[in-house]
Amino acid sequence: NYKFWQTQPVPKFGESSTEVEEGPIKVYGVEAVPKEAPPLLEGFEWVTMDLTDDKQLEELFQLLYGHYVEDDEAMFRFNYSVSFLKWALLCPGWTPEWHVGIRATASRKLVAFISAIPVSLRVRKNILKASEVNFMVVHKKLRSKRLAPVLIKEITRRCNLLGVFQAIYTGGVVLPKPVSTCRYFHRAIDWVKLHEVGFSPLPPNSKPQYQVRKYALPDHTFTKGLREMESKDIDPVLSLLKRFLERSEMAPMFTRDEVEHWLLHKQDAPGEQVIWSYVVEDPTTKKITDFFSFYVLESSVINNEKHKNVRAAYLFYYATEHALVPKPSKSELSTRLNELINDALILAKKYKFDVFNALTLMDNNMFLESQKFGPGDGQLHYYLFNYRANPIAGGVDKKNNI
Ligand code: YNC
Ligand code: MG
Repeated sequence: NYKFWQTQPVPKFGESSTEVEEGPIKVYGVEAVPKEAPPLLEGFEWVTMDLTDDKQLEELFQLLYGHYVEDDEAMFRFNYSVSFLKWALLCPGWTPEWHVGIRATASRKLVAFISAIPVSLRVRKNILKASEVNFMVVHKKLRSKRLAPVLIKEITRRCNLLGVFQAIYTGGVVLPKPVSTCRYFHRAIDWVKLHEVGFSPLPPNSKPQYQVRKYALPDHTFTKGLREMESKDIDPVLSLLKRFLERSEMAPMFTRDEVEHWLLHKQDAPGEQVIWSYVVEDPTTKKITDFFSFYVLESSVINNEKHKNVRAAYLFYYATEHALVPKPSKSELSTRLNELINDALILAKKYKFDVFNALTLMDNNMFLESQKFGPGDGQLHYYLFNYRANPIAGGVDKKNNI
């Protein structure tokens, strides 16, 4: 019955089956926003985290490590690394005010957190000055005490104070009301390990060695001109990505700084690389014709003798000129995307990933099946806060915008 969410400026289930006029649900100014944080339960207090301080970053890491998102069977828990958190939360335009914690007053222990980062988000023709809310977590011992609504109201207040009245967020839970829903697809790289941790069942009538053969990958990539992205590629990649994302109904509007940050983030220490980005440079024209990227996110395996972690690659942004020619042919685009993603899988194997994950968004339906991705149980719902929008296709039924 959504006691909290029904009080919030979000669309309700069942309303507007016909097309709506898109725009903010509630319009108000900064002067209407409370200057003080709401009171907390006795014994707890609000804190603004300084994530440039390694000690506080480590506290956030530990809170997420023990208490963040698990699958329904509690077999795996996301294990965001310290370098990942720096990448995700100290991005262009970040502000400490949007790294909000709750501490126990006596022990100083960090028991809850929520964050936002700024994003310029295009929804069809409109560009929203929005925030992206993520990493909401409440310590397991403080669950079901209605702390989540308090965190959400406080991050809303702090966004409002900085003139931001819209937000985007995602989650596995169903809330009023998704603007889009995607499914996770998984492509085994180390099938034996995925089987041993309970992630990949042995299909009936199959044998382990058949599965291993099915998912085998070559040692070297195929695409001519494929190489790691470098600083000199930022401008051409920005141009390519902007044009490619114009084909989507909803997408971020990237700046040059953001492309540099999100695609070329330097690792803090050896072995702490977060993002892998590759470009294709045409051998004759020297033009950048394609790029793809994936990031690492490990999951802790909760109860397993042999394995402690699953190392997953997540497909991030990509783009190709093959989608941008005057009359793109679906089969040419599909062939190109399959070449690129096959190379991404080969690289993921080289860098010792166990599995490669992707969602049913962008043009992913053109390669998921052919690259041997299989559907997972997980859905990812996309939500807009204080913005009414018509549904955006994102599932397996997505029409390719071509
Ligand atoms: C969730 N994931 O429905 P109702 S994703 C939003 N997103 O409210 P309590 C959620 N709301 O139904 P608990 C939610 N999960 O009564 C639950 N809720 O209206 C709603 N898990 O609160 C829920 N991280 O405190 C219900 O629940 C109310 O103690 C119940 O705490 C929830 O980061 C949670 O999955 C998720 O740490 C913190 O279970 C806790 O269970 C936990 O009694 C593991 O809360 C970690 C986890 C969520 C990951 C994420 C995106 C968050 C988006 C939040 C919404 C932002 C709106 C935009 C604000 C800015 C606006 C501007 C401008
Ligand atoms: Mg609670």
